[in-house]
Amino acid sequence: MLNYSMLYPRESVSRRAVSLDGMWKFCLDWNSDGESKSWQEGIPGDDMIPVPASFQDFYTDKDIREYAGDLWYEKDIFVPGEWKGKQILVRFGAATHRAVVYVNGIKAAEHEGGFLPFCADVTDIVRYNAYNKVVVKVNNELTVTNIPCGQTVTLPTEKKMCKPYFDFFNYSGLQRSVWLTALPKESVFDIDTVNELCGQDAKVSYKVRTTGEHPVTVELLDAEGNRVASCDGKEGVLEVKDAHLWKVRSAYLYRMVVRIVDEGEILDEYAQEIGIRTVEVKGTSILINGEPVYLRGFGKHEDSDIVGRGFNIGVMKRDFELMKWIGANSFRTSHYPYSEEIYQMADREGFLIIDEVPAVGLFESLMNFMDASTGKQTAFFEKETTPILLQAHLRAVEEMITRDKNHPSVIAWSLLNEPETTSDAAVPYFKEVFDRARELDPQKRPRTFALVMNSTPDKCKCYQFSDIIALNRYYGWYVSGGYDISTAEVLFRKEMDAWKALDLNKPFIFTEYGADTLSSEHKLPSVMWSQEYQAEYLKMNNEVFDSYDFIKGEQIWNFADFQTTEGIMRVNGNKKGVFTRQRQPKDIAYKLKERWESLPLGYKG
Ligand code: GCB
Repeated sequence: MLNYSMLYPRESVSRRAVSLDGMWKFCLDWNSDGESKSWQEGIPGDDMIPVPASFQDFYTDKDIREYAGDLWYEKDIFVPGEWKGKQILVRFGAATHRAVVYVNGIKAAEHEGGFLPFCADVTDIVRYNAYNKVVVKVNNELTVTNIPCGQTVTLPTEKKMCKPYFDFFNYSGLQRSVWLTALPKESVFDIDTVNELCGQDAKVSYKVRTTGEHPVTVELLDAEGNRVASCDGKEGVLEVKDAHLWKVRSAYLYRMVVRIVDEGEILDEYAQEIGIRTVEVKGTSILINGEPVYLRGFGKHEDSDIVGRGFNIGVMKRDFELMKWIGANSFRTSHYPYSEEIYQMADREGFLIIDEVPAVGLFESLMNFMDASTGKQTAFFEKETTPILLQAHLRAVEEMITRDKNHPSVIAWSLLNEPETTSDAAVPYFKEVFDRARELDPQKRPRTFALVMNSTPDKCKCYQFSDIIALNRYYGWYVSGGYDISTAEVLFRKEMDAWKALDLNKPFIFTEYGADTLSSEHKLPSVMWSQEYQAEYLKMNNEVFDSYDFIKGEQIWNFADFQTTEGIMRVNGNKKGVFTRQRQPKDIAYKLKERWESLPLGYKG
């Protein structure tokens, strides 16, 4: 059980939230001895850096961009005197990949895992009506005992270097917003909601956890602010007459107001938006509100120029506008849970999210996308350290589901990306992760994981855990690319026929397919890397998708070009974007728009 609340910071009659975003003092710890020099009391130098942002792309020195180790941040924060008697928290949207927080030199929190929020309870540490020094030691090294997996090596220069087992740059730092919050001593800690449709009406069952014993009341307000239902108690059912459903690309949000009351006095009030919708997998269909949907959209990244993986509100807006323009209805948060603001936007815009935990790189390879295509057998879950990894993974699943469970946009959990699945040791590992997700999710959403190329129907030992089978397939790119694309199609159909023969009676979706394409390259006739080839690749893949009625979605890799580690397989990053990194369309964008706008929502339903 988590010992801090995952609720998004919001103000109310009883709550205060002050943004700590802005410039923070910053320094790198080249000798890993910051603590012995008492940096927890204040860091040296006068460099400042923006938060939220990845630190890497601001500087001109390659040693800094590639730095692996501890990064120190510092900010003086003012705590108002009126807050005395409240619970004071410093809340980090994320610190990649782990952090220790000190306030006034005293250790206040420690957190492992770089893509989910945590709080430091500083109630007993802060001085009121005064400035307090917050120092955060963030560490960005990769290991096989935490997700995402990779190695950290020492070079002959004695500098450390991260070697990810995954295909995105190891951006790190304080990449999401930081808040200073004040909560009443007795506060709302967690909320569960479950929707049920009954003809025109709906029932929203809820469960509220608080930090005390006073009674709870719950109200549901419609989009105009009218009260449409209410209920007393920590558990209850809100009966909504003529419910306005949250639908795909046609969202409707209610406001759920939870109060802790003491004889008419409000001790705490927390309001959050919810959407009334159901999600279910039935046979080979994915049903939203009982109606079949065909997913069209993207695997994405949080990635942009200068700020790297730092949450960028402008980029978020642009991305949603592009997704609407192109006719997408969904995306996967590959390969980690995204900033909370992105889910809030998806809730408002009616996009469907497959929410992915940062379990990527569970396949021992520095180029898994290549090695997997060769059918190479690997073992990953047989290491001495696997039990430690599993604990970190389970913890991330708990944090993700607790954080995201009330978003109507979240329709499925992706519990791993491209893990090794061909050895027996993978099976008990998967079982624990999938069981935990089921247990934690009050809405019992479908669970899935993205299958790498070598997880074929004859070799994969883990697909049975998935409620939706999600394939990452690169026929025509890593396998038989270019003029050989006809071979790719034959192999692709052969694999799909083998899946069909298993008669799993489950929906299949493609969570990845794509071809690297330089926005500068045109060639007639096509060659690989040209925009013309990206179009041929798309056409072949679409024809295969359209030939199997159990295929219920396509999420192309990737929404936009993104930064990776440098290497011979990558041209200053992965170029499979439908849009450039600057969010301008490649030619293929127009073809996708044409296709996606012509596909009915319930295609093959
Ligand atoms: C994959 C990975 C993704 C890579 C992609 C690629 O299978 O899941 O992280 O970026 O392939 O482009 O190779």
